[in-house]
Amino acid sequence: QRIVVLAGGIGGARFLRGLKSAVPDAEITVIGNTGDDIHLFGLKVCPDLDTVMYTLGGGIHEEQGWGRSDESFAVKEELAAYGVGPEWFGLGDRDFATHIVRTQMIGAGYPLSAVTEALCDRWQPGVRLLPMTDDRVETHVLVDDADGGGRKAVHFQEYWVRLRASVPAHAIIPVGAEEAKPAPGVLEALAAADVVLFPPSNPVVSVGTILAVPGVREAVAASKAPVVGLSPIVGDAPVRGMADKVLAAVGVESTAAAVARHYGPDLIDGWLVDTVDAGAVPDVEAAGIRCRAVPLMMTDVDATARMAAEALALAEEVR
Ligand code: GDP
Ligand code: FO1
Ligand code: CA
Repeated sequence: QRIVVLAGGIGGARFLRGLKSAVPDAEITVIGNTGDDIHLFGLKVCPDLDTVMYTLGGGIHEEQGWGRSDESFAVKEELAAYGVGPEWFGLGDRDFATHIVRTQMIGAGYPLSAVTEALCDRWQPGVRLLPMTDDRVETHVLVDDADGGGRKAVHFQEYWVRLRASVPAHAIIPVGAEEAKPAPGVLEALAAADVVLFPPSNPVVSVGTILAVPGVREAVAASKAPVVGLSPIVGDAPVRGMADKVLAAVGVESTAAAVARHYGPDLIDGWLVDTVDAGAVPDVEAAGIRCRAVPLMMTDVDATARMAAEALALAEEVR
């Protein structure tokens, strides 16, 4: 069975760990979000691709959900000693090696997709990990400008890591998306898929950014495969992170039903909500999307595997 998953970082990666456990023989292709990418210290950092690669490859810092296990920060401390910022982004020594190899390969002319394949040769994530595009896309967030009284755009990482999403987001701008092309293999994977899954990833800055690459949304909608999503919103709030803030920026309320409607029946055929949101099922069904309420907390791999199995069962129901 060929499964294609549009994934961001922590939520997507944890879901994939459960999906692999639920269907160990499936051929899983991950289309990874690269809108979180940031250039720091002359290096290209790909947070969501790395989180998927480290999580499935066994190198992730489990509690954080990002960065490497057994990490140290000598390089970060030395950079700070030189007064070279930013200091708010926690890059560890082991993680630096990934960004050095990536930047070196890109400098030698390899596209991001080839670089990602090379990095995955070491980590063996057990899925095919494709960046959504080989072109540069970086999500920015429009916030109030404290000084001038106007507004300014900050990089998504600054909005989330430095500001902790503590100020309102007025708009989400995936800079470069309009000019980006789907990476090699992306459209082909969507055309050949038996099932397409939207994991409980951030619907705006993760799945939304992947869908913003011209051709991707159309390929998902045109796919013969059933498309099933799992709500990242449980009990009217994100389970973690800032999805409510970025949903507000695009005028979507932070509920499981609103996110389903936001994706729309042209894009998704099925939608899983948590049991606490069972009341939302009729709303989602009214929007033309088959909906089921099942336990949706990824407390461990087995719980996540059950969620993945429910998503695959719903896909068969709507096929
Ligand atoms: P990020 O790039 O690190 O933010 O990761 P993703 O975009 O892939 O996923 C982030 C989303 O995962 C957040 O909006 C969370 O609400 C959601 N999430 C995290 N853990 C869980 C969980 O256990 N269950 C559900 N339903 N959603 C979760
Ligand atoms: N998230 C944080 O909250 N604080 C950090 O210092 C931080 C550093 C970091 C370094 C490398 C990397 O791949 C991810 C990192 N993240 C950090 C997570 C990053 O902000 C992701 O984009 C989030 O998971 C949200 O998408
Ligand atoms: Ca992310």
